[in-house]
Amino acid sequence: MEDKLRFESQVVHAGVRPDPSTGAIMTPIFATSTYVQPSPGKHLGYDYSRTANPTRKALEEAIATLEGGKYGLALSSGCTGIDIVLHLLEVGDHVISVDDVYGGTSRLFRTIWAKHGVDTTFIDLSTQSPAQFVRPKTRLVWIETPTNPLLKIIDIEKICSWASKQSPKPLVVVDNTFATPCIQKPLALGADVVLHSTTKYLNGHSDVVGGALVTNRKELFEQMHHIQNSMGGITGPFDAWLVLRGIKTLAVRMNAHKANAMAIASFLEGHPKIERVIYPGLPSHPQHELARRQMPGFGGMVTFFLKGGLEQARKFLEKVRLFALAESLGGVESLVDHPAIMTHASIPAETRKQLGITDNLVRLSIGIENVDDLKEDLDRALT
Ligand code: P1T
Repeated sequence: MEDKLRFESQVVHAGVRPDPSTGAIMTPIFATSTYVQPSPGKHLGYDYSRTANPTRKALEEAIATLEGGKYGLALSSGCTGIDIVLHLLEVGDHVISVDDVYGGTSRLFRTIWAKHGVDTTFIDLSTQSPAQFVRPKTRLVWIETPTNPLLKIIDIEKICSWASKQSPKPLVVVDNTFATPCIQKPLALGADVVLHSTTKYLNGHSDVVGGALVTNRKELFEQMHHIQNSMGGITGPFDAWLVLRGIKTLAVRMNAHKANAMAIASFLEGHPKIERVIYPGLPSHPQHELARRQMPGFGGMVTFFLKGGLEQARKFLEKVRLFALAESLGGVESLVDHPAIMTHASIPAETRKQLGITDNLVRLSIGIENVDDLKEDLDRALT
């Protein structure tokens, strides 16, 4: 039934049903590691909470529904999801990834999986075609869109269509953390798997670390569940419950995030202390037209280059009051990040430089506060 509802209704109802034993409208927190069996192997669908837990299952159903997918997995973090996808590969396999990704994603590819024989080529998928870089063993195309932190927009449909013509077809995985299913639906555009750091917008309250994977392909779901069950990267019932609760307000929160972000991006674009603003909703963004098609609403992340260097950036970051200087994003409160020193520090300095993650680059996660308070805080810290 829920897959027929509109998004604003889905976020409230998906995955959640009255508890059959009490009628409780909210899914209970099933804080249990195991389940009693009347006879060996006979149970009510649950035997051990690493394999399945009812609170987690409600969350998995909710996220799958929002993404227009059939199967969901709720994980211990977004990085667990990336790791599970990489566990699908074999020694000698090759990955093509967008070059501008979260620092932790890049770190997994470069420092962990390279050691285990999976080689990754990082390219600018917003301007370069994977066709030039494909190898006989290319098994995975990794997309993050908008990218973190430079907010490049990747044409999901175009890349999925290219992938579908390859033999064998590489998996296309889209990290939908920045956009959320509120404004972007990668499975409908042809992606095989969607990844989330539920730490961010889906939970929305900066009090959980979690992740999720969604797919429509049963065999892929079964493989990923097998990997999760074998290695144990699960969301616990308390965190699952918090994310379920957070999701109920995702649609209203995203409306506030994106309206505030558009206003802040326009304000910064006209500011004399700013060199350049990157926001997919600005006509000056190089993929603005694609963003209008693929993710109407443009999201709550704004990135900008200050005039000057590290000194100017440091002064600004120490002066903000309402914006908190902290890693992460997607919570109701506004955060500011210095990618080169904070979220993307694990990327080698030379690579960061080539990407354009410079010392004067600042990333904002725009919260749902009053936009005039946010503007005043930025203006005061800039001047
Ligand atoms: O932190 P974790 O829940 O493991 O999620 C990792 C992750 C995956 N994908 C994207 C696009 C992300 O931004 C992140 C985490 N990012 C931050 C902590 C950050 O401040 O950018």
